[in-house]
Amino acid sequence: MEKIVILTGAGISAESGLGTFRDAGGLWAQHRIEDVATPEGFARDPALVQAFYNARRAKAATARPNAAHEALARLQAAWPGEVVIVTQNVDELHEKGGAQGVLHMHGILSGALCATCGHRWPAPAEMAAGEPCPACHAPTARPDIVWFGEMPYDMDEIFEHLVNADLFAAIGTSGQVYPAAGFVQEATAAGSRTVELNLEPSATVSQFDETRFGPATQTVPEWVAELLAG
Ligand code: BV8
Repeated sequence: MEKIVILTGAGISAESGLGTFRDAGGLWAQHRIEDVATPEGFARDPALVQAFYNARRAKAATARPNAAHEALARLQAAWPGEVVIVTQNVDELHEKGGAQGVLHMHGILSGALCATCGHRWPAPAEMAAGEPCPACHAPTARPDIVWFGEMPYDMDEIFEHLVNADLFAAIGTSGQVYPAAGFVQEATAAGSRTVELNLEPSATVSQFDETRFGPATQTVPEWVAELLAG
């Protein structure tokens, strides 16, 4: 039966009240990427970076999944073939909406990582500059987030899914950040059909067989209903 691989971005969580990155007034408008989402930025001003992620962790902790997250969980549960969700998002609204086995290629806000020994543990609500690692006690705890210039997580597994996809969908992503923005090419090269669901054309819209425009809470449930209606 058909294998479906879905890539999601900040747009799927927009209607849950979590900011996107590049929309007007988005997260990056308030901060320079180099200052808050790079290892260099963290080394330069760890207090600023920890504060940036503390604020997002607090917002994500109380955010609720929306109809789009819930529709993808329904698809996973009802579809006869495999449905794999890969997300660039660091919130866990897919899981709160009932999805299973979500691959967080850019990490998660609820995770902490030691830059010295690689130990991972559940992040406290607030992390400070010089936060000690519970394992090696070095003052190098950081959010378990993939920053620019760092290798995203689960890439081997993700490429394995892409080469076996029969249908690839990108939902709520601007197609500006690699390697995620290149997934549509990998899927197409492997013979997959491709569809983009977005509020407006992404940077990679021309690479998709089909595009559906509108808010995710409308386009995703409609798309899922059509798929399940056969
Ligand atoms: C790597 C974690 C190599 C942080 C993030 C030049 C050319 C090409 C590539 C590069 C280049 N220079 C550098 C690079 C590589 C770089 C990159 O791609 N840069 C870009 C800016 C050019 N990539 C990297 O550095 C990656 N790593 O390449 O490693 C390597 C190789 C070997 C060994 C070591 C290393 C790492 C990238 C990961 C960075 N971390 N996030 C955090 O979250 O704080 S990326 C960040 O942007 C977010 O994670 C987010 O997921 C991601 C993409 O943004 P989107 O999700 O697409 O969100 P955006 O706001 O952009 O768009 C929202 C979309 O939703 C819009 O389309 C909008 O229309 C739509 N929307 C809005 N509302 C709705 C909606 N849709 C539907 N309904 C709605 N209601």
